[in-house]
Order: sequence, then structure tokens, then C-alpha cells
Amino acid sequence: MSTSPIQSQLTQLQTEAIAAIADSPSLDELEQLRVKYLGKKGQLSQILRGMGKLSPEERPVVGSLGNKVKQAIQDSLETQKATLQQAAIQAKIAAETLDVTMPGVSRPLGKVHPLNGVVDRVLDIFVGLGYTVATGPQIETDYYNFEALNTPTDHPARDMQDTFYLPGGNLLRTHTSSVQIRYMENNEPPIRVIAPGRVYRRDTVDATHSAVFHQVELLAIDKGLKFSDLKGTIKEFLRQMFGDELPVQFRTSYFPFTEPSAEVDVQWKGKWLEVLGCGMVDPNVLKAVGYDPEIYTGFAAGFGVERFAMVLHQIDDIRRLYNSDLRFLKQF
Ligand code: 2NL
Repeated sequence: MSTSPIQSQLTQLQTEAIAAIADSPSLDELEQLRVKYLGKKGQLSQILRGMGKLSPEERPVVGSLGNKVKQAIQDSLETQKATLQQAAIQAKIAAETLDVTMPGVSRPLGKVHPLNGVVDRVLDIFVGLGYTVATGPQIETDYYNFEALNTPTDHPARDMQDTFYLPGGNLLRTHTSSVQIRYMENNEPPIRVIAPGRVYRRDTVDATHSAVFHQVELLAIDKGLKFSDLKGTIKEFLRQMFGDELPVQFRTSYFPFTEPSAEVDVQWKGKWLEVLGCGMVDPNVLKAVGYDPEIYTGFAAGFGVERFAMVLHQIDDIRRLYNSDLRFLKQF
């Protein structure tokens, strides 16, 4: 029996189909090839449609060949499908690989500003000594900033040259003593209060002066408080701030709101540096807030935060504390 044209068509189809399938780059194209060769209207069906014209002897032979061709094409479709699926999985794994040993993306961490760092330390020390932190307005009346603090109308601090006066007669506070006057008006002794905050003076700005700066004031009112209590408190504070072996000296001085008054120097890196002013609260200040100076006495002290920060961190120019240069601020 000679081979019929159908038989050679079938073997040719098988060869062509298997080659095309093995070449197919994607599952979509593979499906298109399946339809093209094995679909209802596909090439295999079309060829087998010619079987009707075959002789009864030829028909089973061609039929059996048709089945083998179909099976072979199906097998190669399965094989290629598995290959492509495997490749897709590998590609997905490769794309999603996470290298846990890669360095992370680090963001710069913010820091506490050196001025706030000093204030935080000071407040910690005084809270440890039993003091309460108080704050108040930066815009003040003449009464709270000067009058209640026994500062006479002809005192130089009240001069237009020294204080920022606002239209309407109010002013920018020149110290946080005003906060303590308000605190005393609203509380009865015994009092232990510490008042940090921003203050304003009409200074010409240079390496050691700023028109806006920061102050901390402390105040204690009680029965029987003496100058030695003030001295002990200040020495303990400076010891915690600067270290145990710090030489400290009290020099007599003058403030309108204290009597007697003193300025305090510390020996720091070989030099005597003035760090704060203090004294026993003037009886006139106690009277102004309604305390009886025959019953109560008190002590107070005040200092500039910038000065402490400059001494502790060896900063040569006060303006560095205000211009937010990160190269400077990073160091603290
Ligand atoms: C300084 C000196 C000082 C006070 C502040 C004060 C407050 C009240 C009553 C009495 Cl309510 N005194 N404060 C006392 C002495 C000195 O500051 O050199 N500051 C930068």
C-alpha cells in the first residue's frame, strides 16, 4: 500500500507543528498554536476531513496516523507549556528577590538644640530639688516686668534704649521674673518655682549679645529662708551642671528686686566666669504680691541660657545658636 497524500500531509503537519510549538515564546502564543493545529477548525481537522474519500483499507491506517499526530502535537504542547510556566516562575522569583544584606536607607535623625539641651538639664536639676516649672506671656505690662519688681521709673532698665515697648504701652519682657510675680499672685508660700523662657533686650547684636535670648529664673519663698539656703542651692545646681570639683565664688552686687544681691563666678578652664545673678527677695517685691515680709523671706536667681551653652560647649559666637546651620548643630 502506497502512502496517500493525506499521510504525508499529516506527517508534515506534525513536523511543522512541533517545530512551531518548541519555538513559541509565551503561553498566549502557545494557545494560538493549539487552536491553529488542533482546534475544531484547525489544520488537523481540515486534513482529516479528506478521509471520506479514502478506500476502506486506507481509512483505519490514516485514522490511526491522525491520532498519533494529534497525540504528538498534544504532548509537545504540554511540554512547552510546562517549560514556559517554569520560566515564568523563575522570572518572578528573580524579579522579587530581596537582598536582606543590602544596607538600609537611613534618614538623618533630628537632635535637641544645644539651648534646649541646657534648659532641659537645668529644669531636671531643679525639679529634682522640688521646684515647679512655670511659664508666662512674652508680652508683658510695665507692672509685671518692672513695677512689681521694685524697679523705679527712673531705673535705666526702663529706658527706651534698653526695652522693646509696643504701641499701646505693653512691652516685650526683659526677664522671666514677671512669670514668678504672676505665680506668687496665684499661689501661697511655701513656693519653689523655676521659670524658663525667651526674653528681649534692645542690645546691639554681636558675638556675645542678642536682642532675643533665653533665661531661667528660680524663686523660693518660705518661712526662715536665709542667704545660706540660697548659697547651698546655687552651689548644688552649679555642681550638677559643671561637675563636682568646681570652684565657685559669690561677689556682692546689686539688683532692684533683691537685697542683698550677689553675682556668682565659676572657675572654668582656668578662668573665672560670671554665670548668674541672685539674692534675697526684696521685701517690696513680697509686699507687691501680698506676702507679709515679716513672716516670709525668699531667694531668687537668674541666668542666661546662651551663656551656659557657650561655656559648656565652647561656642565662640552667640549668633551660631540662632542661624540653624546644620553643620554647627550636628555637633551637639
Ligand atoms: C541675672 C540676674 C536675677 C532675680 C533675677 C528675681 C525674681 C523675683 C524676685 C526677685 Cl520674682 N528676684 N529674680 C534675682 C536676682 C538676679 O537675675 O543676671 N539674670 C540674667
